[in-house]
Amino acid sequence: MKTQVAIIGGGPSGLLLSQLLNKAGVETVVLERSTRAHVLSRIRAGILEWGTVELLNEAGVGARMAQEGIPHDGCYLTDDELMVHIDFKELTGKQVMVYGQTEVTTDLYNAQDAIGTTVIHGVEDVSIHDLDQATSYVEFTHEGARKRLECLYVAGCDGFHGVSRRTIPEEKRSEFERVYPFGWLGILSETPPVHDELIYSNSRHGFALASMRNENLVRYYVQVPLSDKVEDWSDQRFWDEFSRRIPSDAAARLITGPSIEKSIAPLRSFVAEPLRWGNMFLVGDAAHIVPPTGAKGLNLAASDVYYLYKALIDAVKGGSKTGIDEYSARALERIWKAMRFSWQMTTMLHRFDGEDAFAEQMRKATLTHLATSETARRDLAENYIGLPF
Ligand code: RFL
Ligand code: PHB
Repeated sequence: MKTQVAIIGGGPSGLLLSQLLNKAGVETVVLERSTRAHVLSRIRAGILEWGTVELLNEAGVGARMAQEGIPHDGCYLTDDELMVHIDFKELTGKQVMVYGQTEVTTDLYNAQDAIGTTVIHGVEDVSIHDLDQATSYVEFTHEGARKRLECLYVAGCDGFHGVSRRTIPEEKRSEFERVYPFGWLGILSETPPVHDELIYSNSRHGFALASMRNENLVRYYVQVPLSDKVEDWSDQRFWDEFSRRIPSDAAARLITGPSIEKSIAPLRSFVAEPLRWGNMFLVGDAAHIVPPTGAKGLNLAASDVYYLYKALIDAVKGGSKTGIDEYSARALERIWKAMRFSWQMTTMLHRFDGEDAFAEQMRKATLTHLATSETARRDLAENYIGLPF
């Protein structure tokens, strides 16, 4: 088999890259380890920056999002005493879009079907070769047979546990990491949202987030110790804990119901550099992870794709290699800014076990500063709605 760009991983990064490249006449093959149903069953991100919305429109997959997505003008940050409204629209003129990652991925798979691209599911033992040659190749096992895919370029879109990043020799790779001492327990429930905007709540019982997918589907989270298991959390225990962590007027309106999904995600900040190794480029979670507090994971994957798809079109069609030469540095500049924002939001909104009184005062002062300074709110809003690509 031969293609122009071999894409490892059929999550949002790989599919969006494939969609944009094919629309421009660049051929791709996507190699995905799981089934399509499994990729679509992973409940993850919920908030799209407007730049991501525009990129999805450019990819020709924006129609359902325009119908079913919910634009949000702001969000709330609270602790037990203060409630701060961050009015994105007023502060930046921009909004974000509530539209789940599962919906984005569904739209991308449907669009890939419609233009007839090749997405191979159930691949195993992927290995990447000859990245320093004019033609590279990827080997993989599919339906019991070993296959070889020749290509000009490889896009490593295979997430944090993928093989692409580890193809770069360890001594040539720098990794930066912060692991947080807690996770988020999230549930999906077919109930109406407790508020029309998201509430990030730093209560004395720990962090909670009230998010949503639509007018009858909520995504709520509580901070939990890393040792907790999903089985430790009955629906009743979740609702009791969630309702004591959100502001009391919201708790009074809370409508509960059975959960239809429940999972725990650890929180981590991680960056690998460089993002290019010969003919291979790392994209999305393969290169970086952010804690979900800033809603940046999926959006960073989208900005990586934005930089890379234009660069690959130039390299494959026009012969100019400037874009691919600059990809790593350009993408990393934005990645580090999103790292900083996600880390800051996480530090401001969570209680850390064993933290001292000074740390607690710093958190309080940050929130008070936001409550009283429009400049501080604008800075937060600018980062939340997404820095320019
Ligand atoms: P993905 O979504 O992990 O997709 C990678 C794909 O590659 C496949 N794969 C392989 N395929 C072939 N060969 C191999 N060797 C392979 N190894 C892996 C996998 O099966 C998968 O289909 O990465 P991508 O495309 O870069 O997309 C990134 C986003 O998914 C991610 O940034 C966000 O979902 C992060 N994230 C969240 N972001 C937010 O903005 N808000 C959230 O609320 C939020 N919640 C989450 C999250 C990430 C989570 N993970 C990764 C544990 C919750 C969780 C649980
Ligand atoms: C979500 O809806 O899943 C969500 C929203 C905002 C975040 C994280 C997750 O910061």
